[in-house]
Amino acid sequence: DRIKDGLVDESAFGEQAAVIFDQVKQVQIIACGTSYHAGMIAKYWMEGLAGIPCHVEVASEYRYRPVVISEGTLFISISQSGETADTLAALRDVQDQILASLTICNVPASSLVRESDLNLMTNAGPEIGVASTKAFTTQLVGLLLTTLVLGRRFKLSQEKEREIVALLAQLPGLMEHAIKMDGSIEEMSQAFAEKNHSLFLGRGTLYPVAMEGALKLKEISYIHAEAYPAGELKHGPLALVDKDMPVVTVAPRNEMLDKLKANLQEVSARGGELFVFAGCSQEVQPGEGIHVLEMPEVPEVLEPIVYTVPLQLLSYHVAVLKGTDVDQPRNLAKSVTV
Ligand code: F1P
Repeated sequence: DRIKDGLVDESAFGEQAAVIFDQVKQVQIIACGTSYHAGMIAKYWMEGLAGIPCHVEVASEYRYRPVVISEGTLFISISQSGETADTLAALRDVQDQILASLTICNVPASSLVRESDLNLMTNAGPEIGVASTKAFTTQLVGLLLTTLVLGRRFKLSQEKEREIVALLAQLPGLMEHAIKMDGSIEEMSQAFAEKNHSLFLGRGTLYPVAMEGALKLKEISYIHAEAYPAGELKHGPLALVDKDMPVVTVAPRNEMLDKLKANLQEVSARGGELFVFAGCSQEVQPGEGIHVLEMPEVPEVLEPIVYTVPLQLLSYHVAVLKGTDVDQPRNLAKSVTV
């Protein structure tokens, strides 16, 4: 229902959407936890696809530092619950300095939705567990639609918008395909359950996906997990890699993997186990310590959405093996309201 004549229907954002969007000069995204990772991905889309200047920051920092807000700023808050205290405080603090606010949220009757000028509901349905999962992938779809409607006012052509909207129709099938990888991911999870540390790597929009994969593993299986942009591996974290530090790489396309190859060899030479999620047309040779998990071919713009699923499944299976409570992790609350 967000699509009309092959383009995004901007009235889905609220009555004032068109008037507000016409005045946007840049975007400031604010969120916490998983929602922040969605915001990081949106920055790649906003700037990369549409040429919209975009800043993104965790609300828990933004609200506590002096900020400079430029004219024409659309303030986007992302939140599963719509009640996260830091995100709400950040919005309230800047209300009178911004052009307008837009909230991307799963709960229509929430404080953030009530206090925002515009809203886009994710319609993900209730989330049972504390750790956000379907909220994240639906936030990404919402952020992609937001990029398209704003992008029209920047450098995104109508033709490109139509092309991306058409690609979105492939998403349900691709997500189902990714879910079907469950068996091989369950097998893979055994390499993590006995370990205390792990590393996640990705480039571009797949870097925040790696961060989200690491966060999920921390949240529900209590394994220390760090995410790095793939190119940073050689600038420090490579020193950590040994047989006790499994490494997960999300690298859908060849050009990403080509650059990583020397580092991959380094990882396996140290006895480290490497798990590569790669598109099925990729030439990655499984070898000593290198496991390849074949993903469906995914259009580049949809990669962060589809590649999130196997990482969520991985943390689920590791948690099950470790016997931790997948839905109610220790010390965490579904909604952080203080
Ligand atoms: C933000 C968040 C979630 C996390 C946990 C605690 O919540 O960090 O991402 O999974 O539930 O809160 P929200 O603002 O997206 O509701």
